[in-house]
Amino acid sequence: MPVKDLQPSNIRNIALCSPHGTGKTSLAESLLYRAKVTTRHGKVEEGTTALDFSPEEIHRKITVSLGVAPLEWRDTKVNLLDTPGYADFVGDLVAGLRVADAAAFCIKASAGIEAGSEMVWDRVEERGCPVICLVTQMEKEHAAFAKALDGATSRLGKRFVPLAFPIGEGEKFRGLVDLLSMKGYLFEKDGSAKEAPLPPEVEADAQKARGALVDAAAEADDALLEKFLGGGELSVEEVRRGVRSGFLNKSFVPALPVASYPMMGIDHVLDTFVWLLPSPVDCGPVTGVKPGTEEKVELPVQPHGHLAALIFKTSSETHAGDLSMIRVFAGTLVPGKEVWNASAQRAEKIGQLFHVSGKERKDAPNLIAGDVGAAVKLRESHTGQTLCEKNFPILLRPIPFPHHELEVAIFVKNKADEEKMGSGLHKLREEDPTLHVHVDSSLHQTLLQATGDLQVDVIVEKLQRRFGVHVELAKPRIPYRETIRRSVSKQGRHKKQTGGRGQFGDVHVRLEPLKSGSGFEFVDEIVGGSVPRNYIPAVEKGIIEAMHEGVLAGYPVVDVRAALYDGSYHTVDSSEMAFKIAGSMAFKEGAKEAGPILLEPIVEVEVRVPKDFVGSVTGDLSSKRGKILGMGEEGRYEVIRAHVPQAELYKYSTHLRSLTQGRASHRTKFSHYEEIPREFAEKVVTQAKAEKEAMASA
Ligand SMILES: Nc1nc2c(ncn2[C@@H]2O[C@H](COP(=O)(O)OP(=O)(O)OP(=O)(O)O)[C@@H](O)[C@H]2O)c(=O)[nH]1
Ligand SMILES: [Mg+2]
Repeated sequence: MPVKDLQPSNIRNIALCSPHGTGKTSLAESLLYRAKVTTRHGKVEEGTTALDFSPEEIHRKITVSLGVAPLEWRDTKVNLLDTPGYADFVGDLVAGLRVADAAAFCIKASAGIEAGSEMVWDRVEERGCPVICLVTQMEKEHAAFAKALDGATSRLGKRFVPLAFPIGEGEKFRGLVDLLSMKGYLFEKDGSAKEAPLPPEVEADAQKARGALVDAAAEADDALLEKFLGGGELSVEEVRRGVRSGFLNKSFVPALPVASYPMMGIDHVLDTFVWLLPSPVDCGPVTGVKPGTEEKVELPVQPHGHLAALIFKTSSETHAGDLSMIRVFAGTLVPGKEVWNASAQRAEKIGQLFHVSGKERKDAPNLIAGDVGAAVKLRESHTGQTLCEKNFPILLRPIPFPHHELEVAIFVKNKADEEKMGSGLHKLREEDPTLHVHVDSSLHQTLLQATGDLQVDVIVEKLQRRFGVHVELAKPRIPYRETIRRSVSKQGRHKKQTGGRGQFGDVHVRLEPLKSGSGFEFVDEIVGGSVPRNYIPAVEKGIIEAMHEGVLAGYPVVDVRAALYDGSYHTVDSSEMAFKIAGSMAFKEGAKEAGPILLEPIVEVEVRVPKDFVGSVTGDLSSKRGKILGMGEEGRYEVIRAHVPQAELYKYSTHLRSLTQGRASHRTKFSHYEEIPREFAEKVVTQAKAEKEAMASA
């Protein structure tokens, strides 16, 4: 039953966030089933959940793409945003958090804080919204509620405080104590719970947990603190008020136990969402800037005001075809109306609107302030852009998509599919803004920049399933360069006499090494017209062309000065072409004698790593021929900067994850070129020769 007369104040937008396998999708499934959005209780294991529906998700049993599903509970519309837990899909975690008003951070009861938890937590903290903690899979062996929360408190540096205390753990999990009212509840099969006396064995623990909750509540509210310190007893409503302020101020993280599969603690989660989470109105006015300026613009969160909406996802996976998923922050989005895309500075007509639930969609008459829904894919607008009114422009904060960490070369198995791959990648990039495609013409490769291996796997699979293109991956070629170490003078003489008009060009060129990064310099030192003026540019051109393919391994030559200091010509047979060839010959012959060397690109790497892993990361960087440049502290992290040869960094993100239990991240940028050590240079030369021969025989 849809909430009658939906207002922003009865909407809750919550992003479920945690590392892979904690049970977010399973929890969403149980909440949807309990709220009667679905009629069957699906399982991730069986590929039957409402939110993991794409083939890539079903066979991997993981969430790949942010899923949205609304439910209604006690006259409140709760929009669940189920984010992926794998770091490879962090773009969708960030997008989900951007449009949520609160986060549910899940911790597996048997494992506590796991590999990957801190990365997710950092994103949640960056977003800065209030966080509730759900301790999941409480019915499983080794579940330990209090231990999981203590671990979270010490590892994440934030106080995790129970709102309810479990009655039994593991296979004995059967109920909970609501710490506000100190009433006990035993679970029923359908997700509800019945009031029951507190079992004596939990009484002491529950009392202690209540003490911590009351402390936290009192600290969050001055009036309550005064009463509490004065020895007064706080009422249930007062504690609730204090808990809510502490939660909204982010002074602590309230926590609940739950088990999704057996439907235990489900009503408690839903009830808590309704009373505890902020409505869009509670989040205060919507803020943005006037496009092109830094001038702040504010809009009230109400349906009858100016429009401000953010496109947070583009999806083609639903039954519904291509959709632009939108969060409306202010005003109302109405089908058939023209809106203004303030990010792209162009008008956009809104077509049909929908409420989306997993892969299903239902027509929506409109989308009001605070709500989340979708429009038929907008033609001119993309993920991260703001929709508003032309006469009241506002630019909302964009989605802070992360930098890519991985680069692979991608190519088609069948040459005829080249164009299909291009358009398929274009579409997938529209759906996943963390993906970048870059055609490197000098390396003759299409490079895919992404967040991780798993994401690339999924892309390869989607290209095949949706666009019928078989692709293969390869290591990106390294853009080696060549240069010279010694000065050398060389003559280039081109003479051909084949009857009729001949060809004649003769030059003397001095090649000199230049400082790294200088590129190429041509100097005209001709005096007395030994080479006529009009042929000199042709000599330069010939040298530049010859420099495209160095004499060692065919890589471009850099950091060379070529001085043309002498030559001779023939009044009839000389031509631009003949001088160009002579210039090129002088370079090729000269370079061989000028101590040619191979250069490799050196990259500046910045690794953000928890302090415990600093030693293993720096050791590993050194083993990759890296030089540590420096280190600096950033909260719980250490940031290590190093220069490392690009050739050593293929799939570094994957390696770094295994080295640090998924707790580090890195970014790279080109720094400079350096000479390759001899033993590596030989390999590069041999490989280049083999590639050349293979190409010639192909
Ligand atoms: N016994 C038990 N197992 C559960 C429960 N919830 C989830 N699981 C199991 O945990 C696995 C992971 O659950 P998901 O719901 O896919 O976890 P997730 O957090 O959505 O994972 P990602 O989408 O990859 O981030 C599933 O295969 C389930 O078998 C639960 O309440 N009880
Ligand atoms: Mg999931």
